[in-house]
Amino acid sequence: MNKRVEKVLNDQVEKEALSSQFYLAMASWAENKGLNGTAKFLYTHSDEERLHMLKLMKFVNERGGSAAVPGLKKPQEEFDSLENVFQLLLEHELLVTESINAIVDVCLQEKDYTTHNFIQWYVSEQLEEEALARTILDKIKLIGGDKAGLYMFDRDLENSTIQTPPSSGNAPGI
Ligand code: OFO
Repeated sequence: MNKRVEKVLNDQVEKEALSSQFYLAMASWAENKGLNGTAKFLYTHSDEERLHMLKLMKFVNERGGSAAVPGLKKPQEEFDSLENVFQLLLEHELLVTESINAIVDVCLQEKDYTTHNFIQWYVSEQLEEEALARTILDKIKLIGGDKAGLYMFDRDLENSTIQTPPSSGNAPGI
């Protein structure tokens, strides 16, 4: 496997693992605040990020590279509010999108069309995740300080009325 491509994919392995840890911390925070629907949503999202990490690792190894297991720093565990949680989640997803786009660039520069094809799944995934995070954030802003609205929002997340789009988490190939 092209060494430059291998390096950016392994860097992405670390970013997906960090995403998983970050959303796990958010899930735990929400659970401790009694926001069980939000916690369920975030635990699932954390699991999905781990699947994204595994999918990358398997691809690197299958292509003759060597997937590196990242050492991770402790994620932020305290949040100011539910809005703060989803604002940070959206900002984090935007950074991940930039990183995926940078991988696309490297694939084209190195003429690695197989990895370019593989990484397209992540390009679509990021589109969906960004859209979902924006939808949720808009709803939270709309609710403002309304306790009944917050209760219904949390219940909707619990019942998955606000859903991660269908392709998320499928991570084909695992
Ligand atoms: Fe891995 O999809 Fe979000 O970060």
